[in-house]
Amino acid sequence: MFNWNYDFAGVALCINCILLFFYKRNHVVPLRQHNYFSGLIYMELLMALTDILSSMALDAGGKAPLFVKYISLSVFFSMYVGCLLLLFLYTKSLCDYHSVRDYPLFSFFYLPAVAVIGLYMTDPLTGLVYFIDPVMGYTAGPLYEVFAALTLYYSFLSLALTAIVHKRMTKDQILTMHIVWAVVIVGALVRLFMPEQLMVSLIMTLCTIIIFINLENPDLYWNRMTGMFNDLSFTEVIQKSLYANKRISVICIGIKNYDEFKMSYDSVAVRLLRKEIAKAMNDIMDCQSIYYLGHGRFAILFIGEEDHLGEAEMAYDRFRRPWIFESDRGRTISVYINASVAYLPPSTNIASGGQLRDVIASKLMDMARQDISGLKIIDEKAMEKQIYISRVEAILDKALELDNIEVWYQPIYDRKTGRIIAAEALSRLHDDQLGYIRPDVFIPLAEITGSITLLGRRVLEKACDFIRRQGLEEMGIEYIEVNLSPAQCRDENLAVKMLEIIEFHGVDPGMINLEVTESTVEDMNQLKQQIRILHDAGVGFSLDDYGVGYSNLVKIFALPFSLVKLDKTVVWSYFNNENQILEDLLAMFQKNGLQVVAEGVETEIMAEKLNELGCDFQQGFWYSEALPDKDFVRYVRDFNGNEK
Ligand code: G
Ligand code: G
Ligand code: MN
Repeated sequence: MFNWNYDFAGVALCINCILLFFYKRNHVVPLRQHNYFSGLIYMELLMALTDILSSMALDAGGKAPLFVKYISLSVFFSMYVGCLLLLFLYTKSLCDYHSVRDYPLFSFFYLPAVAVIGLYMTDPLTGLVYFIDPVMGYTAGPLYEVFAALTLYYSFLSLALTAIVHKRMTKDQILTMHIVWAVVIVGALVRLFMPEQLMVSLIMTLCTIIIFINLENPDLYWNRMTGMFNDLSFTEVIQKSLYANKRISVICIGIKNYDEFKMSYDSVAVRLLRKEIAKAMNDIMDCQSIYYLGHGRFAILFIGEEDHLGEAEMAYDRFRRPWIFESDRGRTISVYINASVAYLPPSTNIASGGQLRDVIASKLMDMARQDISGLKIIDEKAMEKQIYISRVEAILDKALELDNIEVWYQPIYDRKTGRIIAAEALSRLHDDQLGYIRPDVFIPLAEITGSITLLGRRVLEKACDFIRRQGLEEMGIEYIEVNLSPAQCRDENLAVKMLEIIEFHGVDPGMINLEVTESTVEDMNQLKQQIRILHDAGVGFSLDDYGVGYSNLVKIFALPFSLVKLDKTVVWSYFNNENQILEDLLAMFQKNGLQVVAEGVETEIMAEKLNELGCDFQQGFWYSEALPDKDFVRYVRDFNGNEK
């Protein structure tokens, strides 16, 4: 006779009730793993219940009917087997079993579980696993250890599975499942040697808790702030659908003036607006899952063949009307939201969830930049563009690692002397397959990914090396212009680092002119200090691309710029007779002690006219494109030797 201990099973019962209550209240993304997980909780609940029930019946001896003992014991053991199977299915759903369908090892994984459950269910007739002896009570049969064998089988299967498809799992997932299966084995051993403790349902519950904390925690998928699923769940759902060869369509919404909106309203209003938008989308379509991808971007995901263009149109339509909601202070707020809506028709041509998220972000960003507030279809071209960008990103990373970025030099002509007296350093990225990749492609990318810091460093190093190696000063080159991107200026130690490089190469700081754009000037406070340190050390500053941004002239004149580079569009619009701004800009800057470079000088007529207007310097294809070191040196020698 056993002396049953009900404590552990009782605790397991309570914990599973709590888990069930809270897990079921949560919003769950449509991933199969969640179904397995909630199945697991139900089974553990039943397991704890039947464990207690059967032991009580056994305790009651002759007072409890025999069938109650048999049924509760058989159900208990079957639930244990069910838990093993669900845990295996859960592991499998994490690593997407589809790709290992071909392995015979995993083809018949249901069979052992089904067979053993059959064994338990028929046990009252066969007595193979256990039987209830009129004298001895609960007694082990010849196949009593079968549950332990089954435990070993499924833990081995899971281990093998994670080893084979570990690439599709995160480190967290692998670690969690390894721990879980180790705990399961311990549980089987405890049941084998101390059955009277009724511990196995609690030990199985520990597994659920471990999984809950690490993998099923709703906060991993659901953002309490936005009341929507987050981008992690977005990429994961897509990833799983792709593995299952399902088609995906997405409606994406981007609030165009989101940053401004955030600045003009308090955070409560922003939150309410997001909620309001999600609610409206829910009214328009039956979308179980709205994902908030951050920065005012929403995605509504559909899995299946059906087209949802109609809904996309309705979604866009909704943005023509104002959004009216009540603020926390009871005030009624009414705002118009400028939205870009993009729609991806049912597609399987997606490489990964992450890629689709990037496509959506860049499409919405492009639409915002080009001020398109209509509905756009995300077509093959957008996908290809993203693939190209991902490729460039990889090439850029590699080039930075191997220090393979090339720097070319575009000559700058001086009116006073009629010579080439400076050059702009422009980076070039070369790839064996793609050829030369343009900086307008990889510079913005480097800015987003953060590699611009290293890139800027490398360009400065190369330029300094060139100045020194070629003796540019002796050749009559007075300075080299080096572009400084806004992202670089956020580095507090920028000035120190740059001066280190200049010094290391033994270059006179006066030989370096840093070009910053107007958008950089906007981040004034950060920048001012850096500029001061560099300027004190002798480094010059030029304002780049003037005329295409939103300048605050007071701010500009407060900085120690010695040069202004008029953007080529300003220069071209003058020569296309669209306006006379060029003349006025020249006068204004020169009057305030700044010299002016005209960019985009492409013809002799332009060159002569600019000289006539008194423009200090010129840069453009009329003189030369950017050239590799040696070609640049030859060009300068030729040009300065015999006037053009
Ligand atoms: O001439 P080109 O197509 O190379 O230049 C395109 C743009 O890329 C220009 O606006 C130029 O300012 C930018 N650019 C080129 N090289 C660099 C660089 O090394 N750093 C930064 N920040 N911008 C660069
Ligand atoms: O840093 P900034 O944006 O000013 O870089 C100069 C850019 O202008 C580079 O992309 C360079 O290739 C380009 N560029 C320089 N001269 C000319 C020109 O005469 N015509 C055109 N179309 N582009 C030019
Ligand atoms: Mn420039």
